[in-house]
Amino acid sequence: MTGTPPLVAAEVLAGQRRAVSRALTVVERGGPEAEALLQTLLPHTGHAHVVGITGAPGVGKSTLVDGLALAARAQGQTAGIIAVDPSSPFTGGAILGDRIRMQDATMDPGVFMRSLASRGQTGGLSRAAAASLTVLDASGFDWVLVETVGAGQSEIEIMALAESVMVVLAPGLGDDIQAIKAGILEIADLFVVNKADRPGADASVRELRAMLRLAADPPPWTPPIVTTVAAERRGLEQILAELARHRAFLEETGRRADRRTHQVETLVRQAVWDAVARRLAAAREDPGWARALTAVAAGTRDATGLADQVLRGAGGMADGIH
Ligand SMILES: Nc1nc2c(ncn2[C@@H]2O[C@H](COP(=O)(O)OP(=O)(O)O)[C@@H](O)[C@H]2O)c(=O)[nH]1
Ligand SMILES: [Mg+2]
Repeated sequence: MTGTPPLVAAEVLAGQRRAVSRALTVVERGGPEAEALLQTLLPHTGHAHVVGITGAPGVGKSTLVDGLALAARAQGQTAGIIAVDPSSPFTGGAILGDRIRMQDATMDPGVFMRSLASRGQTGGLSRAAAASLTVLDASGFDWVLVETVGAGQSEIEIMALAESVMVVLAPGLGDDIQAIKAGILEIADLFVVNKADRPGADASVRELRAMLRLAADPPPWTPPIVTTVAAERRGLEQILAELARHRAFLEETGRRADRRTHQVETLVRQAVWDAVARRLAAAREDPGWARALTAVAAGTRDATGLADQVLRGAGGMADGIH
């Protein structure tokens, strides 16, 4: 069992590792305890630079995230990592990525790593991600790095929670440039062409440049393109520098506050869904529920009225039905 929310919250705010870990378990589960904890933590967020990292499987995201965490550490900063992998309930990332983590990152109290897996409910993953990055931010990490696989709806939602979105490509994974046309181009703040030790990296950069030039209006922020060899930890400082430049841009243009509002909205939206789900579950337990449904079927009650009654949570579902 976890402690009471205020106790956990105090320890989380102090950055205590075990408390952070417990808090993540609480918020991933959702429900009233999670909401109370998040409420306590939320005013203490806003310090971390939250970076979303996305791209096709195998491009080197996990290797990059590990390297970025270590590069941040070398600069005296701390990093929390959330790996979102719907396909894998136990680990995020490839074996090598996890091995690097085991050897380097997790031995260091300045780096914290957590995997999130889908629990199959709609929005569950983005809610858990929003809550998890709130915990890591509140606990004082300088960077929060969120790695997601692919570009499904929940991945796009999760990326919308990040201040800076990094889209990773690698030469030779031919569908990349095509794949990023589907919604990803718009959300990218930074492109990384990884595996620059392989042939074709220059061509990928050229294709990206051409694509960015095609954008109808010149955007206020043109995503820079950084080439890296994550496996050799080359180019990682440049990524950190570009991310810092992007944060300064967000700060100066007021966009940072907008993103924070969006993040809070995601938490509120999910609290609403949770509350609705609880009311519906309670209504279905009501002894009059079956009779209320029969009345709707017979046309003596309308469905909208019954729905309103469910949302009010007043019970007595069959009251007034004869
Ligand atoms: N040649 C080369 N291989 C790399 C590089 N970065 C990562 N890899 C390898 O690519 C594979 C997939 O890496 P991973 O980080 O798990 O990719 P992810 O699926 O995007 O998270 C692993 O075998 C890595 O060792 C790189 O810069 N060059
Ligand atoms: Mg990975």
